[in-house]
Amino acid sequence: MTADTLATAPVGGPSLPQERRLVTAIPGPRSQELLARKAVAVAAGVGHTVPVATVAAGGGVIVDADGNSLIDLGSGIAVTTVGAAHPKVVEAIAAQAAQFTHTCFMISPYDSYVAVAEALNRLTPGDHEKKSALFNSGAEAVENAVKIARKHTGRQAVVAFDHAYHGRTNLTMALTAKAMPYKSGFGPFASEIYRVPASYPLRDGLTGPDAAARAITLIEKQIGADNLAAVIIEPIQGEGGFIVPADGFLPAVAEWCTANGVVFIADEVQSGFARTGAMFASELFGVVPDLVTTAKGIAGGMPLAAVTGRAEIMDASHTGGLGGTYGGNPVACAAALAAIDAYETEGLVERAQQIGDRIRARFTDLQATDARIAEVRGAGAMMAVEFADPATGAPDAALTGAVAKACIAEGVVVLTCGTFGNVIRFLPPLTIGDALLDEGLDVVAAALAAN
Ligand code: PLZ
Repeated sequence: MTADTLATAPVGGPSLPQERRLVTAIPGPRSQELLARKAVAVAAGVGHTVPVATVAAGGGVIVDADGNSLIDLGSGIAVTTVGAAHPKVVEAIAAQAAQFTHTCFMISPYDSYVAVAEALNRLTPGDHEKKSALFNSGAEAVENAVKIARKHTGRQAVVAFDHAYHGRTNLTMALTAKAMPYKSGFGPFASEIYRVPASYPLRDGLTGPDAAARAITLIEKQIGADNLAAVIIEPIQGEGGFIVPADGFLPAVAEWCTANGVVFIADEVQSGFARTGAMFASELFGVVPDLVTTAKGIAGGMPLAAVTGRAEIMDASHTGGLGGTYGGNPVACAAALAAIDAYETEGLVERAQQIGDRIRARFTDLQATDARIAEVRGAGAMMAVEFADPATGAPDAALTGAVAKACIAEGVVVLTCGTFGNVIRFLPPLTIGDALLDEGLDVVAAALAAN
């Protein structure tokens, strides 16, 4: 795509026409041109889900270089929760960029980093004294949460769960469960990482307390609490399939951690910031984590991440032990303050709940006549549908892939997930309107009927 294409592209944000509009096949000629250049210039390992050249986005749509307008039910993987060009975020970015783009917070500190830390300390679950540190990506936040927990406890082992996703760096690959595409051939992985079963009600049939007891027994017998620095878990597992644990699972695991001096880390990178109809998903389960990792929705699309938690744990590191050149970049922090303002003043937590109710109702209805829908689950605007063979319960990845592909061809961006690749997830921007959301769901329903 040339500068010309961008010059003639519409400005993004909520003023973009909120409509699904297909003027070419997907991909159209201009998108094909970009994808051909991508194939030559970009490493093959970097894939893409939607074959378009994006030129603008906002509200609930993504516009491509050919003039197609797609309904966005993915938010760039739960990032543009306030929209892809929220006016307050855009303004804050421009203003901060004109002041200064970087000093390195470790060299000469600035206000916005501290203000983001203050906001995180206030917003994350629990009213104990908290501190925060800022980083660039979800994986980097997870890495640092583990560093902090190890330093605080003087122990090394870390427990992660089946179906977990925590990132693609070396330590976080070790924490992530799924081999393909995340880990295969990329080892050796970091040591002292142990995996135990999670709670997956549809597939394990266990109550929350039973699933917790199963995990805790394994931890005690195979690792030993005295060796364990941290347990890390996504309150609702994201990439692994939007798996909502059975009631009582998370509180039992968290209580066991507290009783054994183990740091309980909630990875809220995907589930945080209003996404689930609560500011943080931990709240839905009545759990107060020792440390919380955040990223994605935190800064309206800018790269920013954080670890927030109990002051005495966060302060475990010697001065200078935590940091990085770009962590808490001022432009990203300005965007975060604007996004947080939007979450708090624009009713977005409630909006996530309404969106979730609409999606749940729609697929629960469909489930009555389509037995391939094994489960409709999620919370707020983090919803998913799991597909399986009605007779055997076997995961149906082929159907899932076909439906997602058909939706994209019809101008609706949906993402899949799941250890078995048999889950379609819905993560619309909270700025999407009901009519557009319903139209998107109509397209998914039609694609399901046709496959
Ligand atoms: N923890 C819970 O969901 C990122 C992965 C996309 P980064 N999930 C999207 C992909 O295929 O790479 C994620 C997450 C949870 C950590 C991360 C990692 O966040 O910002 O991608 O590093």
